[in-house]
Amino acid sequence: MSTRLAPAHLPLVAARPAYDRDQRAIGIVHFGLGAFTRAHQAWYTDRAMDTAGGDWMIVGVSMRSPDVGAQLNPQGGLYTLAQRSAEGVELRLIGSVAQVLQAGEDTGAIVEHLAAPTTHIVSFTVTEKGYCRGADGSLDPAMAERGFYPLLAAGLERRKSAGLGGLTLMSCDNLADNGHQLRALLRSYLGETDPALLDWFEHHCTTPCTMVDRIVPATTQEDRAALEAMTGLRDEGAVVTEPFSQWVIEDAFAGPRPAWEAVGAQIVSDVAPYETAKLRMLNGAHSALAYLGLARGHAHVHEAVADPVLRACVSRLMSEEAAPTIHAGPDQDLAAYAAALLERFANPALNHRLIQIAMDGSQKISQRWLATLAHAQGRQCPAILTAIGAWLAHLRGENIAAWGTVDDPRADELTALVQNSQAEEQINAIFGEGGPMASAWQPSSADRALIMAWKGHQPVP
Ligand code: CS2
Repeated sequence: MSTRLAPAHLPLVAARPAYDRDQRAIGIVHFGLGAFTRAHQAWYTDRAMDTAGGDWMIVGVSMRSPDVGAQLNPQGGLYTLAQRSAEGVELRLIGSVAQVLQAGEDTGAIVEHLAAPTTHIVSFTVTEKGYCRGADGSLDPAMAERGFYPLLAAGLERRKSAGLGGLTLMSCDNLADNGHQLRALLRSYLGETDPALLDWFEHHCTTPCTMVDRIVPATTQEDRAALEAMTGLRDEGAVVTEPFSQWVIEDAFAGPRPAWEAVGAQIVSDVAPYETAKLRMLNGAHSALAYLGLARGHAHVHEAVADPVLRACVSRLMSEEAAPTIHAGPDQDLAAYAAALLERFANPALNHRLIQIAMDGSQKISQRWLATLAHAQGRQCPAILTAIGAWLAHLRGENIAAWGTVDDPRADELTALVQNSQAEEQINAIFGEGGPMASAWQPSSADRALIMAWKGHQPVP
């Protein structure tokens, strides 16, 4: 019989928070408390409370799956963060999560927390599709009704009627200009549903842009078993990650915030150069490794990046295609960044599955690849065009046989477009005028030829 991790075990663990969790009020409501946030924002917040104090406990809201609540609530919100690399494993117990609530079930409690005077920040990692955008990037009102929007609006309405202060609404997803996008989407939602609240929102709430970075593969049963063998405790909420982490946040807060800068976060006036580099280089290379790697028979990122053909391809993608489109800030060295990314991808202890990254391609490739192509100014981008060829093959089901079906909110539409047609027609249907990906980039005839030339799982040099 294994023993489930519980708050009573806290004193027995060496690497743990020193603050008294029961004495800390909730300051943050977070939508989408998946593995990423547990290894990133909640980890920063835990150490910020340790270092500088403050009432910054987090209440998580799960939009869909009850799994996160089932993992964390029986453990009083506690979980282990395991940093893994070739050098070994480092564990820390994270105390900043108080509780996980479930959208659709705990509506009253969620609104209560959003409207509490102690709550100052509402943050989001709901993934790209969680923002409920249509093909042109604008809010899809029907989808939005099933997303976080109604809950958030109910919370804001309560604050407004109670005469409370506004909130910092902070997107921590891999969207270009995430804060501005969130603001535009909320404007559109509130403009339709409650114009008076829109006015209050405009005057009282901020939406800082953020760049978030840490590689966090989905936790597996093997990970949990390995951890249990080390600690003697069963931790269903454990997360596994790399040693590296970066968080750049625009200094645009509506009220108080945790001392995140005391534990490594960068609070800056302009996030754009960091965010663009991260999306086009790290995430761009990741998505390329995913589709090309699966096609070449690999399962994990570290295996794909050890394949000399793919390594050359993603090096080119980062250094010769993406980097020249980025206006680097004074402290950014893009050549060093690309080299460091190759090292991080090579981490043999993470087992980051390519199929996890391949998920939701329609939501990812605009900001990861198409933005580079749109800013290429005549430069050739064979690596990205090759990756697009691999994505089309993925949509045709060619490189996923062992993995099941295409996992994408637009899978039905996209897989229908690539069925029963020639490569050129597929490209036109998807990227041509009126196609689902047309708003970000339209291929020239040379681009089309390069995408079509991608055959036999051999990246075009
Ligand atoms: C990955 C990201 O799954 C994906 O699409 O590219 O989750 C990536 O690991 C993170 O953005 C790293 O910060």
